[in-house]
Amino acid sequence: METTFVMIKPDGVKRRIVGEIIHRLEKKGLEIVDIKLLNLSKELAEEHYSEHKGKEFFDQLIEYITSGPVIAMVVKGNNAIQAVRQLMGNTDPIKAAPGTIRGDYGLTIRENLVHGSDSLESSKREISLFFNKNL
Ligand code: RTP
Ligand code: MG
Repeated sequence: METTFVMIKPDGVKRRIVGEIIHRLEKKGLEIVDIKLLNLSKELAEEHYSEHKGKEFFDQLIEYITSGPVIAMVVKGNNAIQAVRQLMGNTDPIKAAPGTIRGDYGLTIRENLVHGSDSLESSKREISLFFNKNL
């Protein structure tokens, strides 16, 4: 069993598609083992996306991700990291296949609805950052 960190971004919450996104995770067979709604502080947002510090889209990314509440989740299942990334689709919703969350609900690369850890290392880092627990 693998554990990953998933976040429904502010556009997903504002547009009332939290249920739809969670439904897709559950239909895939993944289990939600922890969940909370929170507003990211600038500090937490910058830490979460520290790999992108210095890139031209960084400031706008931080502004967007702190623009409203998000849903943070710990999600568990066989190959959970890859499974979630597959359900999310390409970072750019225009390139994401129909049937994926971003492909079905997004139009712009910044407002792409959902985040999922991209490796075992980042899943551990993100879960400890958001839930203060080490897995
Ligand atoms: P995430 O970290 O949010 O799960 O997304 P990702 O792995 O698919 O993509 P990543 O490269 O890590 O980018 C992080 C987030 O930054 C925003 N972004 N904007 N060119 C741009 O304006 C641009 N590129 C990326 C997106 O919100 C992306 O999800
Ligand atoms: Mg990423």
